[in-house]
Amino acid sequence: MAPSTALSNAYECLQVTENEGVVQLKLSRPDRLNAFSKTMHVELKQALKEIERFVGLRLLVLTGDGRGFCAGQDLEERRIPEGQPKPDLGDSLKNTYSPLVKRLRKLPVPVVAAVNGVAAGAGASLALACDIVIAKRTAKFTFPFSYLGLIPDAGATSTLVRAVGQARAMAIVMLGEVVTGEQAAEWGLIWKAVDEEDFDAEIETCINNLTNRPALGLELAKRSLYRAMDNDFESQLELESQCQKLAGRNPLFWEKVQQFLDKK
Ligand code: T3D
Repeated sequence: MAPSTALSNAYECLQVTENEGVVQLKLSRPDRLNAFSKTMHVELKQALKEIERFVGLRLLVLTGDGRGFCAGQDLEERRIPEGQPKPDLGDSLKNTYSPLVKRLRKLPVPVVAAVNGVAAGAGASLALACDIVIAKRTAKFTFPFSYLGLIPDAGATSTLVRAVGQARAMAIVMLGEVVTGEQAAEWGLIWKAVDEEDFDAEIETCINNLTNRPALGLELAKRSLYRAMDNDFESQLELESQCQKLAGRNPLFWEKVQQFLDKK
């Protein structure tokens, strides 16, 4: 698709804003704690396609409208009238949740989740699929899948185990206990949990820091760190050398070195 210089904000369930390459994508169904509806999935796909093509994209921030981040699948849409066929949940993942989190992983810029409130089910999975997660200390991460007889989705079986290890991941999933923002940060499930009054400033600082770093370095670091989960050590060394070759061709690296040498 051709590069674009404009982003649409004509959505029913999303609010998209942009400032100097920093795009904020706000899930917006506050009366349902921003649960994923069919429409929201369609709109997310459209918005992310546009964001991928957006010229000068530096950063994507995902957050929620109102008091919640995202309550996962809209269960009202799983109220199926008697006699009607039930949806295939495998297809639901293949067609909506999996492509969504893949898009975030592939985006060549940092994706920050600003978890402003409860993140439940696929909403929690969505947050964990982002590169950096900052939450309010009081935000809740809940994985209610076991109550429903489901398994975690949108990548959470992978992100949970890798972040907190097998023992905690098993208990979080099987017991379905709520994990507060504070606990999540202590366990390394997320980057940081901050007091409510410091939340906006913390997100702003994170945005400023990231936009002040050379974009190519961040892109290559993101790619390398995700590959590290699957690569053996030798392959990872090879990847590092390939990526550093590209990073070293960036004039910004040489400028930064000169600035250091000049003690600026
Ligand atoms: O189906 C597939 O495609 C498979 C994929 C599944 C992925 C999943 O995400 S499965 C998990 C689905 N999500 C949940 O099970 C979470 C359900 N919600 C809750 O447990 C609670 O609402 C929360 C813990 C998230 C928040 O609790 P609380 O007390 O802060 O708020 P509340 O009063 O429960 O919710 C506020 C409103 O949002 C309420 O509506 P009302 O009464 O004001 O009209 C509630 O019904 C609505 N809401 C919350 N979550 C959902 C929802 N409506 C539809 N779907 C929801 N997931």
